[in-house]
Amino acid sequence: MEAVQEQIIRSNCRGCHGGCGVLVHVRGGRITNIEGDPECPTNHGTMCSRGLAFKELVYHPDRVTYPLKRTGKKREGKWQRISWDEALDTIATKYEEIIAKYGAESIVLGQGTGRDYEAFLYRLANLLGTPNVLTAGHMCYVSRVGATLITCGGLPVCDYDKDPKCVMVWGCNVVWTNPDEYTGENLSRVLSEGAKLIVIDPKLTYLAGRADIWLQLRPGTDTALALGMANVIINEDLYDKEFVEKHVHGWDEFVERVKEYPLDKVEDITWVPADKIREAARLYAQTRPACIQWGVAIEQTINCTDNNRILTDLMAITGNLDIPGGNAFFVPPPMRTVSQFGMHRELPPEQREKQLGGNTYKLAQRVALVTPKVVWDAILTGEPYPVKAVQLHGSNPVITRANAREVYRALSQVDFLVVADFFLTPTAELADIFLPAATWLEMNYLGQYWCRGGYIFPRRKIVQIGECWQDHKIFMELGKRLGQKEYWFDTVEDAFDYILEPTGLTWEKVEDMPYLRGEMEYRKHEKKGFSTPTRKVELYSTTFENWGYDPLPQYREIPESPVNRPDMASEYPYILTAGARLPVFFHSENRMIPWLREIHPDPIVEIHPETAERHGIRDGDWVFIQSPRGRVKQRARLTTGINPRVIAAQHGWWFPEVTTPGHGWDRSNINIITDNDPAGYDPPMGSTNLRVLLCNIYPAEEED
Ligand SMILES: Nc1nc2c(c(=O)[nH]1)N[C@H]1C(S)=C(S)[C@@H](COP(=O)(O)OP(=O)(O)OC[C@H]3O[C@@H](n4cnc5c(=O)[nH]c(N)nc54)[C@H](O)[C@@H]3O)O[C@H]1N2
Ligand SMILES: Nc1nc2c(c(=O)[nH]1)N[C@H]1C(S)=C(S)[C@@H](COP(=O)(O)OP(=O)(O)OC[C@H]3O[C@@H](n4cnc5c(=O)[nH]c(N)nc54)[C@H](O)[C@@H]3O)O[C@H]1N2
Ligand code: SF4
Ligand SMILES: [Mo]
Repeated sequence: MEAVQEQIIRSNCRGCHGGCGVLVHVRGGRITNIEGDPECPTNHGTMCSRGLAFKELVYHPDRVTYPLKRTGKKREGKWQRISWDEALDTIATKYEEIIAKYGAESIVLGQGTGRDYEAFLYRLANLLGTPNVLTAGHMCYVSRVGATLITCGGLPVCDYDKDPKCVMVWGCNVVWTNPDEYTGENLSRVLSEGAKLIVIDPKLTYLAGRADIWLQLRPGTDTALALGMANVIINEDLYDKEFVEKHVHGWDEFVERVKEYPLDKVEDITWVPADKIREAARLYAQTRPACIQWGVAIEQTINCTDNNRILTDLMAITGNLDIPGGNAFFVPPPMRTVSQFGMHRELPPEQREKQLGGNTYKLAQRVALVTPKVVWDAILTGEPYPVKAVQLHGSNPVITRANAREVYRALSQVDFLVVADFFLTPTAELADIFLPAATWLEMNYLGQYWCRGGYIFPRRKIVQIGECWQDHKIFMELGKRLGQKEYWFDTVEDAFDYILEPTGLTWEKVEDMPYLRGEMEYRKHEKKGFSTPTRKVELYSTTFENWGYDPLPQYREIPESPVNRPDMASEYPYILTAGARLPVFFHSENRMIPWLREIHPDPIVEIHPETAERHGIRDGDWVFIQSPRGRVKQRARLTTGINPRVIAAQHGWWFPEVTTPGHGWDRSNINIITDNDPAGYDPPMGSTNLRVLLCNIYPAEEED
C-alpha cells in the first residue's frame, strides 16, 4: 500500500483573538494535527488547548456546512437547505426593501470579538449607509482604543520584547486569555528573567499567586485605586518631571483631581490597605522600564473610559509611554489601514448623525459602533426609529450580552435576522437565514490585521469544508448584490492585494512569508508630539471638554453596589463578578468540543468557604445565583482565594448537547442576571456593566 504523504503548512491560529503561529499537518486532504510553530515570534511554539483541539471543531458533526432558510417558527428547528445565490439574493432583496421604506440605518450589522473581518464588515456597512454597527467594542478593547486615542493618540501596548523590569497586570489573566495583540508566553518569559510583578485582581489567580504585590480590590473600584496610586506618585515626587513638563496637558488640573483621592479614602472604597497601594505605586514608578498589562474586566463597568484614561495617565507621568520596555506604540506595516479599507469616510455625515445613541455616547460614535441596548430598544419600541434587520457574524449575543432575556426578545421580534456561524447556537436558532462560515483553517487572510502589535501573519487556506465561506467573501458578495460592485473585488485575495498595495507586496508573495512587521520607532513624541489636539498626553481631555464630559478621570461608584444600595443588603448580600475566562473555552464557544468539554464539563461559581458554610453549600453542589433580574444555576467551587463578600461566576454557558430548542440557554447563562440599564453605562462609551452587581446564592434542590 502506498503511504499517504504528510504535508506541513505554516499558518496562524485564530481560535481566539489569534496570533499564534502554527504548523498544520495534513494527510490525504484532512487535517491530522496542529502544533505550535517554534519560529513564530509571538508564541515561540506554544499553543493553548483551544488551538490544539481546533480540528475537532473543523470536522464537528454538528457543524452546518451549507446555507439555511428557516421554514418553521423561530426555535422550532425547521430549516431548508438553500444555495448561496438564494441566500444572498434573499438578503439583498430584503435590505433593498428596508432601505426604500425605512432607510439604511434600519439595518444593523454586527460581529463578535476580534473576528478579523471588521474591515470588510465596515466597508459593507459604510457603503450601505448604516451607522449602526454592533460589536463587543463598547465594553471590550475598542473602548480602550477610543480612550487612548483621545488621551495619547493611540493604543499603548506592553513591549515585552524589550524586557520591562516591572509589569503591572491590571485585571488581566493574560496567561489564560492571550487577548488582542498579547500572548501570555511573553509575560511568563520576562517574569522568569526577573521582572517584578504587581497584580490587581479580586481573585487569587495564578499570576496573583506569583506576584511581588497582589492588590485584592473590591470589584469595580479600579479607577479609585489608580487615582490613589497617582496620588502617591505625585506626593512622593516619583513622577518623570521632564516628561510632565514637556509632554502632558493639564497637569495642574490633574494634580487637583488626584488630591481628591487620598489613600485613606481609597482604602475605604477599594478595600485595599493604604500601605499596599503605596508599595505598589512606588514599585511601578521606581522600576524602569515598566509596563501596564491591561485587561477587560475594568472596561465592563460604569468606569470604563476613565479606567482606561487613568492607566494611560500612570504610564505617561512615570515616563513609561512610547519607550522600549514600557507601553509602546507599535507601527504596523505600511498597508491600507482597517479604517481606510472600511471606508469610514464614505458614510454620509447625515447618516452618521443617525447612529443609535450617537449623541449620548460620543466616544462610541467616534469609534463607529453602538452599545447593544439601543438596538434592542429600537427593535422592541421602534424608537427613535425602527430596526428591521440584524445581520450577525460570529456573535452569540443571547449568551454574551447583558440582560439576555431582553436580547432574546429583541432578536425573536426583529423582522429579519441573518446569522453567520459554524453552529446553530441559541442566537442562530432565531435566524431567518443562516450562513455557514469558514474557520481560520479554511481561508486565506492577513491575520492580526485589526491588532496593534505591529505584525501581520499570513493565514492560509488548508481545507474546504462543505460550502462554507469565509466572512470576508460573504460581505463582498452581498455588497456586490447591493449596488456596490465597483467597490469590491473578484476574489478575497484581490482585496488583500489592495490592502497590501502601499507595501509593494501582493498576497502571492506574502502568503509564503513568516510575517510582515512594521518598522518600530520609539520616542516618536519627541519629534512629533502625540496625536491629540494639544500634541500632548491629555491628562485633561480637550476632546471631552468639547463634548461635555468630565475632562479629568473620576471614580464613579457602581450603581448596584453595597455602597449605593444598602437597601439591597439583606436580599442580595454579595458582590458578583461575572465572566472571568477559562483556558478551554472562548466565551460561548467550544462547549461541543469533546477534548475541551471533558476538561471542564460544568459551569463553575467560586465562593469563599465561610460564605458556603453560611448557606449550607458544599464543594461541587449545584447552586442558584440570584439577582433582581432572575436566577441561574452553576456548580460551587470553594476557594479561599476570594473575599467572602464576593462571588465569581462564569459566563458563556449553554449546552449544545441539550436537544430541546434553546439548548438550555437560560439555565446557567450568567447574562440572564446581569443588567443593561443605561444608568449603569459608562457615559462616553455606553459600556455595559457586565461584571459587577449584587446577588445572593443558595443550594439548588435536586428537583430544581
Ligand atoms: N457577563 C459577562 N458577559 C460577557 C463577558 C464577561 O466578561 N462577562 N465578556 C464579554 C466580552 S469581552 C466579549 S468580547 C463578548 C464576546 O461575545 P461574542 O463575540 O458574541 O462571543 P463568542 O461566544 O465568542 O462568539 C459567538 C459565535 O461566533 C462564532 N464564530 C467564531 N469564529 C467565527 C468566524 O470566524 N466567523 C463566524 N461567522 N462565526 C464565528 C462561534 O461559533 C460562536 O457561536 O462577550 C461578552 N460577554
Ligand atoms: N480562553 C479564553 N481566552 C480569551 C477569551 C475567552 O473567552 N477564553 N476571551 C477573549 C476576550 S474577548 C477578551 S476581552 C480577553 C479578556 O482577557 P482578560 O482581560 O485576561 O479577561 P478576564 O479573564 O475576563 O479577566 C481578567 C481578570 O480580571 C479579574 N477581575 C474581575 N473583576 C475585576 C475588577 O473589577 N477589577 C480588576 N482589577 N480585576 C477584575 C478576574 O478575576 C480575572 O482574573 O480574553 C480573550 N481571550
Ligand atoms: S491562544 Fe488563541 S491563537 Fe493561540 S493557540 Fe490558543 S486559540 Fe490559537
Ligand atoms: Mo472581549
